[in-house]
Amino acid sequence: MGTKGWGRKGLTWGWPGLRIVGGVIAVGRVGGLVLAVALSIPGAAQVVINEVAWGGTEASPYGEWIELYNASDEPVDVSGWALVWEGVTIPLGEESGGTFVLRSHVIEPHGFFLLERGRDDTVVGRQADIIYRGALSDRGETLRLLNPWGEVVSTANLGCEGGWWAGEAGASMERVSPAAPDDRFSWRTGIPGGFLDAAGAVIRGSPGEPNACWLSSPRILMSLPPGPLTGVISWAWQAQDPDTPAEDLVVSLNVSYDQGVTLQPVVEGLPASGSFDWDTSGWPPGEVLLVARAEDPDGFWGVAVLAAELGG
Ligand SMILES: [Ca+2]
Ligand SMILES: [Ca+2]
Repeated sequence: MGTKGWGRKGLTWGWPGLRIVGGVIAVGRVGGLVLAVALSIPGAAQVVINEVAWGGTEASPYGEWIELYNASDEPVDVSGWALVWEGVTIPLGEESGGTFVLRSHVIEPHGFFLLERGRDDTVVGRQADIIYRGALSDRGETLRLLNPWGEVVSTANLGCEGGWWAGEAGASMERVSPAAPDDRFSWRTGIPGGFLDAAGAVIRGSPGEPNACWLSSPRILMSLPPGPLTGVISWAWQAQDPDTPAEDLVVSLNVSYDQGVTLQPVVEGLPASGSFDWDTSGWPPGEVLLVARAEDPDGFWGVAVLAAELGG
């Protein structure tokens, strides 16, 4: 797997049989175990919407910018592609419609592509690949990246009702991994990085660079017995982190009956790896999400998510 552009040691897992399924949560069965991982390997997805500064910069709420990332080992010519949301279409390969300055239409392997709204000094020190017209509402938008055949290649904020999965005024919304699905677990609010805005304030985000959350968030795998879960079951997990020792990670195991909106802890304060004998008999039966969550001392976190049926 290529890691160029990510600049940190690769994350590889010793668990066999792990499949990456279209960049979403990967599930495989190995020796009767079900494995799930939400943070997986770059290269699974191709070009993704990787960061959205919908809240602008400190300098201006209009100072919005958007970052694409090519997770593949090949250059991608985005001529004929478009980035769209309600009322806005930004052609990526031509100066028309929402695009009024086009400097590049090829994204290098493991390279970034930066779209700045209105002017090039939205992000100082990083030239925009495209300067575009079009506002992202603070009340939320669904962004779609379309290839020349109109197929949706990537989305951002799909399914978020009434706002955005992450980000705020002056801070971006960063995807935690190029391979992460577009859901409530996959986005983090940007932190101060190496670029300045038009007024000289530090941008909270990483325009044209690897996302801070990708460089610093724990990765976690988990395993559970297959089939409906009844009685006492063994819930195993394994977490690691690109820049934090494993002994400093804290893991919790959680159940959600509402698709992840709220998590009910089964057990908290666990070490980076281990297994827990969970007595499911005290939990209401039904379709649930099981969520293993690892957090580091800096507040970076990652999850593994698996849909399951509690048998009661
Ligand atoms: Ca970034
Ligand atoms: Ca970390």
